[in-house]
Amino acid sequence: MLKSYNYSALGSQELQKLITRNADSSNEIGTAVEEIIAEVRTNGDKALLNYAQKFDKVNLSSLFIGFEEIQELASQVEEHEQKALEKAFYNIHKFHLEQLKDEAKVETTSGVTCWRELRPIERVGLYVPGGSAVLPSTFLMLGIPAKIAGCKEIVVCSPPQKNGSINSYIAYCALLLGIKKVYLIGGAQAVAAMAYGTESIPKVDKIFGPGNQYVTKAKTIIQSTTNTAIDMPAGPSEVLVIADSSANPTFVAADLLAQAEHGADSQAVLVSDSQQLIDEVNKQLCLQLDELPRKEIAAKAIENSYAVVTGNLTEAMQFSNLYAPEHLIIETDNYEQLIPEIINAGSVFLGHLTPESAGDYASGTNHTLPTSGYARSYSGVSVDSFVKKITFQHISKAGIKNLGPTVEILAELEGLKAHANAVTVRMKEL
Ligand code: HSO
Ligand code: ZN
Repeated sequence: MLKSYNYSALGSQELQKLITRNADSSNEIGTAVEEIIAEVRTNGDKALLNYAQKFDKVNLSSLFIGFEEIQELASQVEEHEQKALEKAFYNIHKFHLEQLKDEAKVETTSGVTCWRELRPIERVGLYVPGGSAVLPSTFLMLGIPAKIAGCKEIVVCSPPQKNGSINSYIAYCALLLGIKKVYLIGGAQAVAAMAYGTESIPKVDKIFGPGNQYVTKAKTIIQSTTNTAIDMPAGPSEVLVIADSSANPTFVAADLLAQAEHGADSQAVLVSDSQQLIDEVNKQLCLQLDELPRKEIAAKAIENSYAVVTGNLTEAMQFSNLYAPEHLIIETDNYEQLIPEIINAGSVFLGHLTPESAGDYASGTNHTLPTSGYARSYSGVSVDSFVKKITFQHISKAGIKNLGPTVEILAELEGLKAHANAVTVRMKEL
């Protein structure tokens, strides 16, 4: 059963509490991660091999698997699974390819031309989680935009499985992506290795990918202490469903549980103007939860979740914007009317037949999205995340004549004579 709140009865403090995610303030994680980073930085590969033994319980003979082993593992994937991964690859590729667009050159003043050109980030690091669930889909979501952007070096780290290798689905994705090496490193040590580089692992310019609290902590630390960037701060996954009396409670409950099974700390929020719908969804939650293999995890997440009853859908949208969900599903007949009211959300799923699972795997959109309210200011991963946009300009004779005096005046008013001179010396030559 979801805890239930009445939107109109919520005071501003209660509201604030509801929209705040379970922030992990535990310094224990921070201290442990700092130690791991320092260890990897000083001892490189040796530290990584030790951590594989300590955390993954494997004795690795090599820190990576190469192309031959990838091919062999990939061949173990069953044909219908291969087809499904290929279909996902195709759709994600098709959607992301559209993001690689050149912008027009702009003549801001006659003779003054400005434009932007894309250049790939040269070396990127992808972290593919492999803890309680191995997520080959995340490999596609990061690898495809990296390939489309044209990144020269794509370093992939994934924790070793008990047998000291990677799972065959990850191998199949590597084949689809044309990636010939996968490093067997997990957790904070993988982030440290990619940020500093070791004997075997190349240092990268930007690190991408979700992970547990250790991975996330490591990403935030290296972001502020090295010149390696990160995609975004990542917290536990979350969904907010807006549903009215036109919604199918079976579908709504299934969507909430799809989120809940990710982790005990995941959150699934239902916002509705219909108390009857909330009641029916609660009944469905009990029925469906019982059937899930990961029901213990999902049940814990549901305990950490809630429903909000609003007077109408506009209020529901207001609450959603305050919460700024990673995923927003709108299960109403009239979803189109709500689109202009959406301000904060990572990715939006419209109508009764659009489950979040579709976007998690195969519809084409990216599933690496801002959590914990970061949807207020961050976008999800896309081709943009793998490129820089460099500005260019060229000024002709006419251009310097037209623009020069403006620059001279502005430089003088800032008291920067040398700036003014850089224009004046040129104007004199004309
Ligand atoms: N919902 C997750 C992505 C995912 N789901 C991967 C299944 N596999 C975060 O958007
Ligand atoms: Zn998911």
